[in-house]
Amino acid sequence: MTNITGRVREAFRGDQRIDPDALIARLEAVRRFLTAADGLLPDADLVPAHTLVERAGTRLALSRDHTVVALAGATGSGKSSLFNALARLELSPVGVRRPTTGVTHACVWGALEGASRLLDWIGVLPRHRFIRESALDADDESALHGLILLDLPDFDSVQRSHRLEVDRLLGLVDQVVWVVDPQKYADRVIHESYLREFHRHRDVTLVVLNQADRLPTAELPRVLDDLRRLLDTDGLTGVPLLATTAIDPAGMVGLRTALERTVAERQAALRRLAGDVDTVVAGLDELVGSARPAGGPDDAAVGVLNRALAGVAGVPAVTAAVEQAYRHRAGAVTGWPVVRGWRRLRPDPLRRLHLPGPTSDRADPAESLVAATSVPDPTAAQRSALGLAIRAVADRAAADLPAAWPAAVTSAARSRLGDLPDALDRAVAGTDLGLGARPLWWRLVGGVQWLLTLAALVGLGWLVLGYALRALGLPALDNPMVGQVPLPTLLLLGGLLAGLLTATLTRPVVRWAARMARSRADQRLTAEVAQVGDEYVLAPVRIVLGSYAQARDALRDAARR
Ligand SMILES: Nc1nc2c(ncn2[C@@H]2O[C@H](COP(=O)(O)OP(=O)(O)OP(=O)(O)O)[C@@H](O)[C@H]2O)c(=O)[nH]1
Ligand SMILES: [Mg+2]
Repeated sequence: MTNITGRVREAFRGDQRIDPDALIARLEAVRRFLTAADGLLPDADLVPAHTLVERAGTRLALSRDHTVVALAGATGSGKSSLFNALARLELSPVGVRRPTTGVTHACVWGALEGASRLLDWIGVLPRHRFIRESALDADDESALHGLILLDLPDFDSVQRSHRLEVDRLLGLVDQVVWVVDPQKYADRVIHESYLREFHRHRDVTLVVLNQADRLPTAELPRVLDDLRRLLDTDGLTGVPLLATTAIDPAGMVGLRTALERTVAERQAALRRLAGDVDTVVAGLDELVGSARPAGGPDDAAVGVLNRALAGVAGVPAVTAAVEQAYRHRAGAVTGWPVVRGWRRLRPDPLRRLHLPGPTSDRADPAESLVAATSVPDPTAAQRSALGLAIRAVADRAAADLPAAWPAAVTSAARSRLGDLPDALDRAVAGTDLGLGARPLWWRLVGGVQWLLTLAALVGLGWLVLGYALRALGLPALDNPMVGQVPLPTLLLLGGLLAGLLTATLTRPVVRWAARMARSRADQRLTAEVAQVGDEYVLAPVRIVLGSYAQARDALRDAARR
């Protein structure tokens, strides 16, 4: 899987200006990502993005005219000394006992008013805030107006609270000046735990080698070279590296100039947040990857799902009953009237399943909402086939998605499993099985049967009347002859035989038509059941796939510098 944010990782931005609107658009894209991914991906994976959106929104809303710069470093490196030297006042105690600074001190260049809310948010106590503005040196200091300088506790402290405070503040400030000294500049903690972590923030990173006066002049370039090499290894190629001497104003010129430039540009806050977006996007990259979102569950898997749903819904039992019911009902209309009555004694096969009987064309929809059919319960095998089919739909739909998503797709596919049996039952109960109106040909054949029966009855009546008259010695009836056979006998026997013959000839046609009725019912039921599958299984899957597509697009937008 290629890395969609690779472009950002590789680029070295140097002094690139950040357009506030573009940054806001990127943050908005991260917010969109969160909206799409919330509830679908593990919460823990989304924490950095949530934090970023919240922090960035607050930082940008508070003040864009101030630049918050933190002095960070190991104990004794001279952070407080640099802080005081820049402020030209003894604001933060410098001590012999290590560590000295336990709480963050702040110095504001310019009016405190605008900066107060920023410092409230950053969490510097009012008693540790100082203002660097006096009428006397206003001109000297005006280049730093808008600077909020923080003197942090040491990050390698024996005091755990110091380290927590430093970690918290490093997440909030706009720019970090890392202060190292000739003795400890190569310490692993500094590089591995801090500087390396800041490689995406190198355009708001500045490194100073303080206490330069403690090195022999000839030694300084060698130490700086060595430090530069270490910074390159940390991924901080190109960051400004300066030598400072806190106890000598001449040794502060470089740092002061660098800070003046930072303050004048008003870019640090934006660059820091842009670096934060890069970090968050890179962290989320694996959750989205470059996989194209699938269009939807694939047809083959859906076919298997629909068959499994049909099995669970009892479609085969219903269609078999439809075939039997067709024969039953057709027989009742077209059969030989002499034995037809027997059929009526047998119950209608569809009625047994509590499905629409011979009189109602279709179950009343209102009734079907509550009516439960008596279709046999699914077997364990049918249930497990459905479980497997749902899993397969989810697996196929999520096949190309990065590792975090298949679980979300599977749980979406199964999310309405509990509602499925009732929904399937309602769908079966509400399906028009196509056995409503009696076909015309049944009625025609039925009419013929009745005519033939009538003829037989007329013949019978005639014969019975003839015998009766003879028995009573009354004048006999005229028996017209048809060929050699008397008409009444012909009517009786012919009617009976023709009725039997019609019933016999009709039977295979009924059987064929019953099979047709079965396959028609099968199609209708399968379509209804597929509709349920679409609503209860596929729709939730499509929603997750849609969310994935949105999350992926949003992250691409967020990655675009
Ligand atoms: N010679 C020399 N000494 C310095 C310089 N900067 C600081 N010092 C001394 O180094 C010691 C430590 O300085 P601090 O400013 O307290 O160091 P820190 O980084 O604030 O230390 P913590 O508050 O414990 O984290 C003090 O004795 C300073 O006087 C410098 O540039 N040159
Ligand atoms: Mg200190």
